[in-house]
Amino acid sequence: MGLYQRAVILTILVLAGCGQSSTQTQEIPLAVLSPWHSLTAVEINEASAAVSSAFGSDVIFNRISLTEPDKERARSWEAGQSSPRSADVIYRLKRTTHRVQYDFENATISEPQEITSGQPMLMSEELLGAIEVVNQLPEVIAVLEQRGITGTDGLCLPRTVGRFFAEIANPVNDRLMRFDCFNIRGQSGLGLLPTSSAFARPVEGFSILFDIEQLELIELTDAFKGSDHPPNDFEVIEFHESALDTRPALKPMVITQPEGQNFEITGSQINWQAWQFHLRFDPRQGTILNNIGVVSDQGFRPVAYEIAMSEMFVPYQDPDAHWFYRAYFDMGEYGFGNMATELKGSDCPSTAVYQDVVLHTANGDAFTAENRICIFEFDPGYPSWRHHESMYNEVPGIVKHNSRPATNLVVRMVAVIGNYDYFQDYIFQQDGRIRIRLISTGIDATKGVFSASLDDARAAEETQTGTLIAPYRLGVNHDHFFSYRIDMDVDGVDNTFVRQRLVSAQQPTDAPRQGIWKVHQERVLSEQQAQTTMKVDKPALLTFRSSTARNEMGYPTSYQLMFPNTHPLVTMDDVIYQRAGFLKNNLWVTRYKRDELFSTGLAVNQSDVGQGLPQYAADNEAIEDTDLVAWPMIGFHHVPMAEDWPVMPAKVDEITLKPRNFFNRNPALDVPE
Ligand SMILES: [Cu+2]
Repeated sequence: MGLYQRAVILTILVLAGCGQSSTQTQEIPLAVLSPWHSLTAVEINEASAAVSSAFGSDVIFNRISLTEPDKERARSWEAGQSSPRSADVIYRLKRTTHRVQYDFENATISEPQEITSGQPMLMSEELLGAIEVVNQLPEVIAVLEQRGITGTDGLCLPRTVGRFFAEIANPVNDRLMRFDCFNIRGQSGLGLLPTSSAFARPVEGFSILFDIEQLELIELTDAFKGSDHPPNDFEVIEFHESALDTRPALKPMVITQPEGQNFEITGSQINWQAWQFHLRFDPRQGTILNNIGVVSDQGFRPVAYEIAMSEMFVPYQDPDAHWFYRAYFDMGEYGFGNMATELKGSDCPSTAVYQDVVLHTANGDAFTAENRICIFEFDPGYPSWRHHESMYNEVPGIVKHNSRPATNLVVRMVAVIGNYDYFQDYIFQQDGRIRIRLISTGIDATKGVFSASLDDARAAEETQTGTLIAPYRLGVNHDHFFSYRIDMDVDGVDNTFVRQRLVSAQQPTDAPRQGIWKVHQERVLSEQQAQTTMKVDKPALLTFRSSTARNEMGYPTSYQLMFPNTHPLVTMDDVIYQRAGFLKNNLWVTRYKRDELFSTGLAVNQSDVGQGLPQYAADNEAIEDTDLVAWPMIGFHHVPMAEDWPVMPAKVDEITLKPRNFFNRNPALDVPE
């Protein structure tokens, strides 16, 4: 019975982890693929077969992505033309990491490049294989039994470890993860099934350092061996609907589009209102937008060549021996695309159009993952613009009230990285704005403690690094930092970055006003000068302007990046923060390089310090009137609270790309009532 139950749980995990269906690999003629089209199943299978036949069948494919296309050629691509395509392949072989490019046109593989600065993304097969072995280790079962957990009630799950544990393992070659465990004893469904969340009852102070490639136990640490331990068995709040006393349902609110959607999808291209862009899906970055711009009387006006998340970093703030290493690079270590889950239920409105995506297994086999993207229009509930002309209230024959509805287009995916669920949204507006939205929800990570309330004797000491968000569980303080890569191409490839500082302007002493502010244009000449730390008392408009185009009033056409300022609160000398060098600035601007894509470097798992953005900017290139890439950082410090439990309310963070003198007037003026 025990073994059967464990098999059931592991099967559930496998299904949840993959959500895949095997794919019929339909041949898509090369000529219909844009340069930015996601790799097709045929392409993935061709690339992996070539790599396997060249280097051996024991290759583990960690990432098969579309190679970033040659930008100049891609920009001149026209529908119906074929375009050169190649696959960027990162694989593990004999405990080392390698990278090759596979060229589809010539069926050739580049010379392998060994990577030692870090390790590639974890594949779900690696994780699930290790979970199965660790959960059956007699040493692990013995500790869990000492904690009162028997049979299938324990579940140990892996976490990345950075470059820690170098004294007992080799972080360059060993593929390390540290496991900690949960009591998943079921309360619903006759006790046969686990609880709604695997993370509800932590088994505190017990860690297992494990090589997931060698399947080898390195170290087992039990802080409470032979002594009293924090409880791990108590009632949890189940949150599947049948376990809850739900409030009366609201009277229906129905969104319908009886005449269908207003967007058009052609291959990778999406057109909606004046907007035109390409959408692709990547195992590491999830949804990526390319060649984004507006179609106008003057033809296609580019705004940005590429928009994607580049990294997500979540460092926890507890020095405890079982917590200090917990700092996750969710995108580079786990992969946003690989961890995307099927969209259903309330994830997207009823009018949404869903897209399947193509991913690959560790063996390099392509598979279709269903409904990983949804695309929909929605009304935000406030108008695009409005004016009521009260001055003319008494004047007959004049339309005094003007307001226009707003409609937005959203492209959405959701990645689940263990306990957290992250929505990645791109939102297009009729007024020329693009919003990049990240929504965080899911389960807060908790530390098991002895205290049930602040009245308990140990509570003062136990709550130093977090908040008791439920009896016996401390929501540990942590940060969420999101790094985006936006290749700005405002009305052409060549752009200039300008900080428009809002400064107090000195007035003559006899002037009627002493306090006047004005806008000071600050020229930014180099990558180092462009590094921007935002300060509330020193506001600036961060703008990217075209080197050639002017609007009707003679201003260079521009787009402004708007986002709230967040800063790391601890020293950047901290070894974990040194792996996340992008945190040094709210905004970096670099000169475009085809292979500079990741703010924490190419290989992030167990990565060395200083990778990515600090390297890209080290040569301090000139950035005036050239091809520029913006790297904004957003995020928040998370001090957990009772309302975060048992599942967190959705929290929104956003970056806005706002047109600034890009148009000659409000571009939403012509939206009908
Ligand atoms: Cu959080």
